[in-house]
Amino acid sequence: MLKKIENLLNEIKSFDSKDLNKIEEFRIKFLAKKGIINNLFSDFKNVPNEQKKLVGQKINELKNLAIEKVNNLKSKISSNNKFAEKIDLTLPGDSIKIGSRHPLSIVRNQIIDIFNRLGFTISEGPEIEDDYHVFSALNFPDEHPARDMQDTFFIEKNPDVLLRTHTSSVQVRTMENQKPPIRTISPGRVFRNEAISARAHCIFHQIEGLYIDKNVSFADLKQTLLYFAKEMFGKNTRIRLRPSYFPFTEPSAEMDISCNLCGGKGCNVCKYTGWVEILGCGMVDPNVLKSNNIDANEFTGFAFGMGIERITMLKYGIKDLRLFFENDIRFLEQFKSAY
Ligand code: 2U9
Repeated sequence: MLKKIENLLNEIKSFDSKDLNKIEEFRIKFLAKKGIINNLFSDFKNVPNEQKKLVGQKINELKNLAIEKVNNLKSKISSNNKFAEKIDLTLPGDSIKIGSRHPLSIVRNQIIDIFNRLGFTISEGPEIEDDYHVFSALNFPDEHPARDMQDTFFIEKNPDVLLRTHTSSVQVRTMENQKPPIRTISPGRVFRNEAISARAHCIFHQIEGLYIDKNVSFADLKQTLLYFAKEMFGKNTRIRLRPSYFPFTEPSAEMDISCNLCGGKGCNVCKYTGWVEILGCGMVDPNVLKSNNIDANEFTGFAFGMGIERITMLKYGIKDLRLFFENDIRFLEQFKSAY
């Protein structure tokens, strides 16, 4: 009997498992009502009297060792699962915040969509540019103030490495790679050395358009922009063109739309004029065509440019341009769109 108990003691000592089912099997084998230890106690009556004391001590030792083993193995598992025990699986889950498209992206996509329907393709180009593509190829005279450090960001004081101030540079690159007819729009970020305020920012977004072909006229420009204004701001929108000046277009104009907030009656958005300015435009200056190796006697073209921030502010009645750059979810989630 003592030999049997000694073997069982060794078996208990060497038992190890991380599996709760295996530990329960072990407990049943040794400690259940009909388990090994209770059976030993039942056989105890047959042990000769002179051995009873020692055998009794050994069976008790066996029993305590088995209980201790089961408890130790179980507590090891539960300390590994500390977090699992603390999680209340009946609690509702954390809701995942769903983002929404930025209002500038919504309006950019809508503008792209409108001009796509008129057959304009999209062209993109670098934000870091050289003097030629931003100024010289666009008929900016050498002394033009836009070339000044005050207005343009130059990189590493090198006058030939600068951040584009308009996306016209992309269209210069299009003209380098493509022969007319060209009908393209270029959306993108532009950079101007300006103080940040409710109405201006040093980074903003533009879409510029360029159409070069035989017999392109100012009437084509006006009709294209009327279509755009009606699609963007509603069927009843009217437009008017006022003479203006840009180095790259001649003649040039600024375009107003009838105020979409007061319907033209007069309000503080249109400063009681009934009109709000939305873009600049004109016929591509023959000098620009020539710089880009396009025969100005054979081809004519129109061009236009608009700030996406300005269009978005007018469309949604947003008063402060800085809201576009703060990424405050309470502002952004108000704009839901198919675009
Ligand atoms: C080429 C030739 C001419 C693009 C044009 C404007 C008029 C214009 C401003 C509106 C507000 C920029 O964002 S803004 O500050 N743009 O007024 N842009 S015509 O003319 C071009 C473009 C490319 C080759």
